[in-house]
Amino acid sequence: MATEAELKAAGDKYIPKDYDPTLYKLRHSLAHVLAQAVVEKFPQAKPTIGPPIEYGFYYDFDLDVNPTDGDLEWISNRMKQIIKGKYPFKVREISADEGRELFKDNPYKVELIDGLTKGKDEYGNEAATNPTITVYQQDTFTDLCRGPHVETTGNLDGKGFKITQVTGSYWRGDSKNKMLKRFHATAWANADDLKAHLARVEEAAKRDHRKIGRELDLFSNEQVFGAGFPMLLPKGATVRRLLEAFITDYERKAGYLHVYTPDAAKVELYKISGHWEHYKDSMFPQMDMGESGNENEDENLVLRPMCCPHHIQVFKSKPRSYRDLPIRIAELGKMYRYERSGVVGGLSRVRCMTLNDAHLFVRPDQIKGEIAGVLSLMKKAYADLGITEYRFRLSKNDDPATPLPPETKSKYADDPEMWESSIRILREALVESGLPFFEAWNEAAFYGPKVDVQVKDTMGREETLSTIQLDQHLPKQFKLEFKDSDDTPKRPVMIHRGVISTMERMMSYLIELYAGAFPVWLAPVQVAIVPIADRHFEFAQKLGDSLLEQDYRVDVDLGDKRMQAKIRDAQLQKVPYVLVVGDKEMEANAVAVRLRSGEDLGAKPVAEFVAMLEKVVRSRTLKLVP
Ligand code: TSB
Ligand code: ZN
Repeated sequence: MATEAELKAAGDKYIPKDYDPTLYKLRHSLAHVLAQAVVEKFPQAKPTIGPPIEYGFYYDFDLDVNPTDGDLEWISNRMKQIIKGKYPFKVREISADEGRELFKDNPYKVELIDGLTKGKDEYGNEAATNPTITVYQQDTFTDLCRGPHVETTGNLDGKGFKITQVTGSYWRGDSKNKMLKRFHATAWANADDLKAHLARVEEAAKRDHRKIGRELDLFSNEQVFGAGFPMLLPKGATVRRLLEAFITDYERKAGYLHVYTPDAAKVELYKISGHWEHYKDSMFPQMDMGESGNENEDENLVLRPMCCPHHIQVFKSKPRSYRDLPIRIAELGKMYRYERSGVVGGLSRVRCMTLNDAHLFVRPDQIKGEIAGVLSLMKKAYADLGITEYRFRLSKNDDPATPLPPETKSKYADDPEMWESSIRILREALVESGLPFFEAWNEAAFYGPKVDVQVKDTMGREETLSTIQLDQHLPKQFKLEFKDSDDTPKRPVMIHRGVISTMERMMSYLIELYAGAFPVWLAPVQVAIVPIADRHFEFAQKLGDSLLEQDYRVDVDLGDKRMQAKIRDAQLQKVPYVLVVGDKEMEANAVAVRLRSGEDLGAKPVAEFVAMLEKVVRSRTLKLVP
């Protein structure tokens, strides 16, 4: 019999690192309670696996009926009773043969036990080939499980969970296998946490950039292109152009030199850089040169997954001296990554992306100053974009506390000294900048550690926007040199950085941050002009032309809808200003100004409105009235 501590250690090993261990246990235990209720409702149901996941858990059953809403309510009520019963979760160690006997009516569990004895856990991961297995029992229900669990069902909260839906899912995720019924539930420590979560889900659904992207005609994902290849429609393209102009302008003033380099190259280039060795699975097309039948190796071309090797060619295009450094090569670089189809969606994770990229070639004594420069550029950009909540992560390579299984190759360049010194320099730079930060293993680039700027989406999920990466590896791979003051050749250090991330990810973030109501300087349409009657069309059109001439983005609505409907349309499109023009306005060369919030500013002379608009746009304020 294993001790409590041993069981916990065994269980903890499998707990994904971002999960809250208390919630994990609670969700894991609730999954068993759900399974008990489901088999009581449907005695023919065969439980398979039911892991805790982010926000809750699911449980898959082999079950040939479609549960109705009434069934789900019954199951949910029954779960509450089981919780009230305060049944202890009793753990037992049994041999594999006992297990096969215990679960003889459930071929799925038997298959899992067979796998366990062959060194595979139920998710197909490596596990000890331990012939003894653990089962947990509460009340009448026993499940094959490695734990850990709460002590009794009384530790769960009957008001803290909700069965959200039942969907189909193949056994082991393989479409050759039988389709099972997956019961999804969200589960929390108490009713308040559940309520807060459901409110977040509702808010996130409203702000979902895919939904807003459709409603505001910003972008679309067409099946013919395939997953991860969205296209920007005219309005989305306008936002992107504005973002690009804004960031390149800041960069130009900060001494960056912008280039255009090809977004494909001979595979040889990525063999030198190490992308082919460390990043091949994310590159396409995936080639196998030997068997490709392609005799001319020069013709093996791949799409670039990163711009670094290309900017290195810019650095190498002529001899460099210590006085030339730092050299900051920037590009709105298009790159292609073979992201798994399951993780791409909308604009936040795509397979073809354009990064606000730059590579800084610096002398060792310039590293910290350049990092400080990037941080200050980032602060300026975030202030303009209205991004206020973020945290810094020092992203490191393999965790020394969890050695890689034998025969497994590290994702990272094999150069312990380089890692140690690069991590130290980045840590010092962060400390010196006075920024609070946290550290994480297994989040680095293959060539070096990073400072990642982490933001949360509406659902509280973290993703990286800006990144600053210290690289002493690629300079070595490409034998980069500059001539030092004493005429000897020295090796520069590279800093890779993205300030506003990829245009795609930044757009998805901003769409959700503003629920589509972009700050005026970024809005695809800034002003909608609504003439009251046909006789005001000409005035409206002239006003529109004049604003367009002054570089504003205008929509003149000459459609045949009624005025109120046109105003509503513009407000639904989140157009910051709606200008209504009728007899009075025509006479006085004025406009009646309505804001997208519905607020009515009343009539203003055209010149006064334009002056206000100019001020708002130039200052990039988030307000509509300065
Ligand atoms: C900064 N070579 C460096 C570059 O010089 C690089 O490519 N770094 S990266 O791999 O971390 O990517 C930079 C940023 O691109 C990430 O921080 C993230 O914000 C964004 N990004 C990465 N993958 C995707 C993707 N699939 N879709 C959208 N944006 C992405
Ligand atoms: Zn790079």
